[in-house]
Amino acid sequence: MNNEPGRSLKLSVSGLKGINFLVESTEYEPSPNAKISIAAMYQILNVTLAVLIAKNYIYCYKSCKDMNKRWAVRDNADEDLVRKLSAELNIDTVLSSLLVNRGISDYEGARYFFRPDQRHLHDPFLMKDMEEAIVRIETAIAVGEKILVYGDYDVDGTTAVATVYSFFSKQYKNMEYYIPDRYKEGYGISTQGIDYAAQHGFSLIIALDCGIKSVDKIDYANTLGIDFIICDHHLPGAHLPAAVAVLDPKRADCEYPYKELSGCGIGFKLIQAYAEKNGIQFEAVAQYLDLACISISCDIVHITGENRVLAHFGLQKINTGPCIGVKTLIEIAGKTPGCLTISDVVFLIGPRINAAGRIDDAKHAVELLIACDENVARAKGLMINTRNTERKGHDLTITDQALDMIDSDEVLIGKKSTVVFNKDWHKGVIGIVASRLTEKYYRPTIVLTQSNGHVAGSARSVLGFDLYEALCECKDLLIQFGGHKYAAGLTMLPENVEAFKDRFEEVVSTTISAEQLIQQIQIDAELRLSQIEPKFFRILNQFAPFGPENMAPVFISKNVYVSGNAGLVGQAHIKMAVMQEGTAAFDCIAFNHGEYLPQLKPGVPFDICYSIEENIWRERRTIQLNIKGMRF
Ligand SMILES: [Mn+2]
Repeated sequence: MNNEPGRSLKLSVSGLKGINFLVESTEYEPSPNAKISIAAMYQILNVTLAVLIAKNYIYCYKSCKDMNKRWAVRDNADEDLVRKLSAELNIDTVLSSLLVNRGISDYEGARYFFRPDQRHLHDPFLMKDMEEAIVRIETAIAVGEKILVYGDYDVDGTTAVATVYSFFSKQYKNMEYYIPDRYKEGYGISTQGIDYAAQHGFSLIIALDCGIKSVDKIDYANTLGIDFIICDHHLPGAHLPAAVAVLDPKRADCEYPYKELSGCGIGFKLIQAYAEKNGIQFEAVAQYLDLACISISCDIVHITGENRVLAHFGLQKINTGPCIGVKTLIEIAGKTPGCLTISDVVFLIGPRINAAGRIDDAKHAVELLIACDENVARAKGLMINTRNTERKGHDLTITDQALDMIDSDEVLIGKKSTVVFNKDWHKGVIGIVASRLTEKYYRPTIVLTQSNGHVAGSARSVLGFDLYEALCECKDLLIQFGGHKYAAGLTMLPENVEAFKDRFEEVVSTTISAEQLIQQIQIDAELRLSQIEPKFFRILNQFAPFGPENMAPVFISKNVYVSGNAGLVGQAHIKMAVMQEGTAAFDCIAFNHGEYLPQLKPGVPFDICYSIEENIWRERRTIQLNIKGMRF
């Protein structure tokens, strides 16, 4: 677990102001992980403007007409604390307020935040049952038992299986992996999977990213003499399954210091523990950090604490030496490793891995991720890419059809919820379509299709509205439902669809607040444009990697003016420069704000909210404001 030599910290001696790395250079030299190429942004944003809301990726499909978003400025952080931290670190008070709002209030906390270190990874044996899990695996290997690595079909599950399977199969050959079929077997531990294990002589199953609620299935496996080690990060139910080991930091009796690991993250801790106990170098574990980072980015877990350390080094691995499978996927997506960010991982890698399970079989994703041969990886990668293209086709067609359905129905348009049904829609993409519809008509949304004689649906919510609670109110009309506040799945009988539409609308319209129906832009702080200096930008970049609970900061600047001419890029985006009185002009891009163009006149003041990015265009690097909203 040695820190790389070049990254060692220069700690300032007590009495010195600030952290050396923050003050030693005022040169404009942004960190490599924070580069955002405008070409990349265009590729993504021309079609879809993606915004992250709670646990969902919700897309702005085509041009987002409704720009009436609520600007929510965060409450001021404790002023004394902000000033104290600003002095201690010798940084702008706006930056120290961002830190305070992230729960960082002293020098040590700032050092931990700005300088992720592999030594910050927690001892895996702090996790309840880790000892039992490792002993069981050691026994299995010692006596030559067959081990089955079992995982979910999404990005988190497949990266977890790839990590654990690859690591152990390097020391032990009597292993296989198993991914349940999304449609035939569904989520979690399946009877079919256990039967497969029994028929093929497996006596130990390591389950990843699922299993915490599979009490009955584990009982069944026990009757067949099959032991389970469960590595899950979902909330446990009232009873834990009777497995040999249940690794899940969300267990009430687990004292592991960080609770937000991904499913793959738990798998990573498992191999870290095994390596530690068996004298295997940490490098053999660290080579899977790229997969851990992909799972963290795509499973939308918090990018705080240990996850941020894993994501930081994982991103470094992705950019400097990813595994063959990941490298192949990046190339197929038309990129080269080097300056990819978390959002690149989310938009380029995630959908491709997911497409395997949505359209075909998630095993192909695992085969790609564990590939040791470039040709095998290339073939698998191209195949998965084709599945992703098919997925996109379904996704766009169904979204178009659903939008038509809503737009042509005056009653439906006026409702507080969206429920649409078409028996021919592909079940693998209805969740994505629900997210897109939620963005267009910002309200709780359910997309339904026919499946195995039943009607199956995928539901998405808006910030603050508890979808799961709303479905509880409809449960007499449902066969099954499950999920959480922001996303859920459900099945019902075809004859109940109409009654369900009415009931769901009734529940939503009587419980949702007017505020919840307006999309909000969370603003971190007010900024004078003159504060955006190279040093400010350089430190701001070190807040990355960004993700839930550590989003890229959004600022508000009031009374800015257009400098020169504002122009349209593509059909809906504005490119311009803005200035405040007495400041230099800053380049801006405003995706999907084309309708504001007529109002952008010299001498007319307006307010903007934006994030600050680096624009690289023909080798030239400039600071660019990415405008999220304008107010006149
Ligand atoms: Mn997961």
